[in-house]
Amino acid sequence: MANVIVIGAQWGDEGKGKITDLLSRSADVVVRPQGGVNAGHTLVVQGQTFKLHLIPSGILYPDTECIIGSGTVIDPSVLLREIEQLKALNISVDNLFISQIAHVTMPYHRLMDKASEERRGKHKIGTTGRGIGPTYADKSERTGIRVIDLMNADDLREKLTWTITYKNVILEKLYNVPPLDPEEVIAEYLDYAEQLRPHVIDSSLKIYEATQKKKNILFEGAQGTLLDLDHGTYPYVTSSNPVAGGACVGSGIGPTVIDRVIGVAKAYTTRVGEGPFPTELHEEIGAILCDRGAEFGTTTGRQRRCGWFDAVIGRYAVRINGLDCLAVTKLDVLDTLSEIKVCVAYELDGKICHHLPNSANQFARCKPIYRTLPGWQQDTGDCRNLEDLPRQAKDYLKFLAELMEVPIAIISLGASRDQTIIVE
Ligand code: 2SA
Ligand code: MG
Repeated sequence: MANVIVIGAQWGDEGKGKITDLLSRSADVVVRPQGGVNAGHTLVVQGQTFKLHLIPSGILYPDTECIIGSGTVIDPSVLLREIEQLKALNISVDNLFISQIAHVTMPYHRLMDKASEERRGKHKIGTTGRGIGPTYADKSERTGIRVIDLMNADDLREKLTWTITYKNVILEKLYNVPPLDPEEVIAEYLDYAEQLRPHVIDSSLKIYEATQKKKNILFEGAQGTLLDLDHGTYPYVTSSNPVAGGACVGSGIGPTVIDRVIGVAKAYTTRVGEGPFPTELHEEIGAILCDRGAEFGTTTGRQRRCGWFDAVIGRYAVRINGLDCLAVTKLDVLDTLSEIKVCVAYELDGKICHHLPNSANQFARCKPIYRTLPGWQQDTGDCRNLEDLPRQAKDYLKFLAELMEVPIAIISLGASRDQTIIVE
């Protein structure tokens, strides 16, 4: 297993949760390097379904250490609810660690996220409304509150009194939102601090020690390559770095620690929120993908936009992340289709374009150029080996691998753990 980064190769929701769950079994340590409660995966434990936003799914394995890394932003109210859910199922959280230099989402971040989206009107990003952008903005502006600040009551009081006074001006004057009471917020966060304290650590040191002991570390990316703040489809992106390089920054390790980078991509494409999406399907087939793929957000319940597989984006993800291989998920969602299209290039202003344009306006003008492949029109949910797959499904995967110039190492054919093919 060694040290592996798993990242999303599209716009998030690629099914990273299932792939990391699979790999967590051989991991000693699982690190979540970036993102906040905008991410989400659904777990089924003892017949009960629940959602985790911050805690890596490795928490279900008692011997796996789970670290919420320094590049994340933490909303303590949500994190504590997740901890409570796990404890109620008798799942120990003694193996959960939280970076003391991660930034903390405050009530004003959530208010500002929602208010600024309203203000943007037709220019809105379509955020999850969880305060992610404003928390990372404060980190960059150097007015953020870090977990370590919560650990000292006097420091926290001083910092928050000043910060909330400042934020109240913005809330009232810019957004017409009633001001927050600093004392209330301070009391609330001091209470969170005491509950989180047993988990708080110097995370990069802990990860370093794990590397020294030759432990297997899994770095679990949230969101996806196209949502990366620097390399995604800006401005319709999140405020962190979901790309492989972000896993190093968000964990406090050097790139030489990493042995392998796995990209996860759906056999088609989805996107939540606003922004251009060349292969988007508005009609019947889009509805089939959405319905068969249960394409609704884990965090907000929003319906995801669905479209054909886009190999321009796929190749971009291979390049930006240095992918060693791909895990292709939800292949079974295509089972009923008679024809399947793959976008092999774009047409942009009358010219063929093989690379993702950096300009949002140009990207919005890109028209997909498709290759049409025959569907297999058979159930694949029970296939357990490559040989079990219908010929057309094997051809489809082979075509994707050739277009992207990376091998496909894992194929997922349903939500359950055994609906997986590991390609030898
Ligand atoms: P934000 O809230 O500032 O990060 O939103 C900015 C953009 O990033 C997108 N985004 C996501 N896209 C897909 N999945 C995400 N996570 C949730 C999930 C989504 C949900 O795992 O299902 O439940 O709605 C995620 N998080 C952020 C977002 O749609 C904006 O386009
Ligand atoms: Mg998700």
